[in-house]
Amino acid sequence: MAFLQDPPQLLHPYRSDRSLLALLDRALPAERRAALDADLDALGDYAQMAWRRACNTTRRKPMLTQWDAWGRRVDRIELTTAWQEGPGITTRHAVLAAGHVDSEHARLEEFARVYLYHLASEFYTCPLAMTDGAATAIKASGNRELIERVLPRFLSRDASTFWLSGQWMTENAGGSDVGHTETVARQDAGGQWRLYGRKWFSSAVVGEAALALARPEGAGSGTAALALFYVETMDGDRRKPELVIDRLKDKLGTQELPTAEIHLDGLPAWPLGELAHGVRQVAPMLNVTRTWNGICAVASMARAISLARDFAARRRAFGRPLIEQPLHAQTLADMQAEFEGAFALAFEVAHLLGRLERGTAAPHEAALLRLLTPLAKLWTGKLAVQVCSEAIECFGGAGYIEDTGLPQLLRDAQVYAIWEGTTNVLSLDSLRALAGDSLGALRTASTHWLDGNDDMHAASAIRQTLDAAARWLDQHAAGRETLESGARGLAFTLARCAAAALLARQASWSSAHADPRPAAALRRFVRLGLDRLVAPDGDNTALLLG
Ligand code: MFK
Repeated sequence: MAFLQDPPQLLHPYRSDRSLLALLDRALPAERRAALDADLDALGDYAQMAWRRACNTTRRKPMLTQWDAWGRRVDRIELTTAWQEGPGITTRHAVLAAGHVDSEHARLEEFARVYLYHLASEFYTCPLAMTDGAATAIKASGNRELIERVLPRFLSRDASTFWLSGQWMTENAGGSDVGHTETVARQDAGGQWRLYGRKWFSSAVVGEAALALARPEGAGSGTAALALFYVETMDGDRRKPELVIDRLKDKLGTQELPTAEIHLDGLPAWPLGELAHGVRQVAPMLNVTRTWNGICAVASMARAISLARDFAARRRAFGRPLIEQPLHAQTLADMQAEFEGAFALAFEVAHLLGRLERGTAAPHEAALLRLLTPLAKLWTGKLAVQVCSEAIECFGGAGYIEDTGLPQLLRDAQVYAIWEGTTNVLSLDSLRALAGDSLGALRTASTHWLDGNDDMHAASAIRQTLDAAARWLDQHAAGRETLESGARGLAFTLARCAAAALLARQASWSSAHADPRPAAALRRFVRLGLDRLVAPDGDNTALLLG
C-alpha cells in the first residue's frame, strides 16, 4: 500500500489550551472558575465536532431567494447548519448572557466562551458581537423603555425568545467615514420615525433588530448631526416589507455569514436618545464589537497553530518528524510566542471592560481600556493573517488544498483587519485615546504587570520603548500630519509593549505554579521585536504618486 499521510487532528480546544487554562486559573476566584468549566467543556466538544463535520462535508453558502414562484417578494435566506444551531448553542451556554451578569469577571467569562465557540459558529459570532454591542449601547443610553423591551431578548438563555441585533452603519458613501451617511430619518403624520436609505454591509439581516445611524430630515451635514435609531425587522414571522434585501455579498472569506446589501423604505425606528451625536451614542457598541474582533482573531490563531503543531508530530520529512526539525520547531515556537502576546492583550481588554462596567476598576483603567481596545483590535487583526498564513505553509502543498479545511482559515482571517474598522482607522482612533492620558495609564499598568517579573531584559525593553513613544508623541504633538502618518507604527509598538508586560505578569504567576512556558514565551516575544516607531519620511506623496 502506498504511503498515506495522516490528516491533522484538532485537540480539544478547551482542555488542550494551556494559555486559556492558565489565564482562567490566575484571574478567577475558585468557585467562579469551577462554575465555568461545564460550559467551556461543552463548547470545546462542539468545536471539535464542528471541525470534523466541516472536513467531511462540502461547504455551503447561505442562499437568498428573493421571489417565490408566484411573484411574491419573499427575501428568504437559507442558512448553513452551524448557523441554524447558533441560537440554541448561544443561549444554552449563555455566550452573551454571561457577559451581562453582575460580576467584574462577567466579560472574561463571556469571552472565554466566545473564543471557544467562534470558529465552530462559522462567524455567527459576527451578529452575536453586534447584539452584545447593541445591548451595551442601549444600557448606556439609559432609555428605560428600550432596555426593558430588548435586553431580555438579546440576553435570553432560551432560543425561543432570543433576538439578534445588527449594526447598520456602513453605506456606499460612508464606510470608514460614517459622517457621509445618506440614510434619512423622517417622521410620518403620526409622529413615527421612519428610515429611508441603503445600508451596504448588513451581517445580521436574519436578525430581529438593529441599531442604525441616520440623518434626521433637515439636520446638517457631518458626523455630529447623525442620530442613532433602534429598529425591528420582523412582523411576526414575516420580514417587514419596508426592509428589502437587495443581494447577499460574495466575500473573500466568512462565506457562511449572510452579509447583505439592504434598502430601508420607511422602516419604523425609535431614537435611542437625543436626535444628534449618534456616533457618540454608538461608540460603546463599536468598542464591544472591536473587543469581539480581537478575541475572534486570537481564536483563529489558536486553531491554526493547534493544527500545525499536531501535524508536525504526524508528518515525517528527511528522516524525522517535522517537530524534530530545528527550523520547523523554531517557526512553530515563534508563532506560539506571538499568539501568546496577542491572547494576553485581547483577554486583558475583555477583563478590563468587565471591571469598568462593574465599577471595580482602578482610576487609571478607563483611559487604559480606551487605548487598549483599538490597539488590541488592530494588532491582533493583522497578526491573525500572518499566523494563519504561516500555519498553512506548515502543511506544505496540503495547506493549499480546499478540502483539507485549511485555506479557509486564512481567507476568514483577512476579515479581522477590516471588520469594525481598518488598521488605519483604528490607528487614528488610538490617537484619539492618546490625546487624553492613556499613555500615562499604560505606563502605570505596565509597572503593575511587571511587578515580580524577573526577566530584566524584557522589563528594560518595555520601559525604554514606552519612553521612546512618549518622546515621539511630545515631539510631534503639534504636527497633525506627522502624528497621523506615524500613528500606525506607534500603535503597533504600544500594542506589543502592552502584550509583553502582560506576558511578564503571566510568567511570574506561572513560574510560581511550576509552569516555565510563559516565561519562555515572553523571552521569545521580546526577541521577535518591540517594533520601532515608524517616523514618516515626508516622501509619502511623491512615493504614492510615483
Ligand atoms: C465578521 C465578518 C464581517 C463581514 C464582512 C464585514 C466587512 C466590513 C463591514 C463593515 O463595514 S464593519 C463597520 C466598519 N466601520 C467602522 O467600524 C467605522 C470606522 N470609522 C470610525 O471608527 C470612525 O473613527 C468614526 C466613524 C467612529 C468616527 O469618525 P468621525 O466621523 O471623524 O467622528 P469624530 O467626530 O471623531 O467622533 C464622533 C464622536 O465619537 C466623538 O465624540 P464627541 O461627540 O463627544 O466629540 C468621538 O470622541 C467619539 N468616538 C469615536 N470613536 C470612538 C469614540 N468614542 C469612544 N470610543 C471610540 N472608539
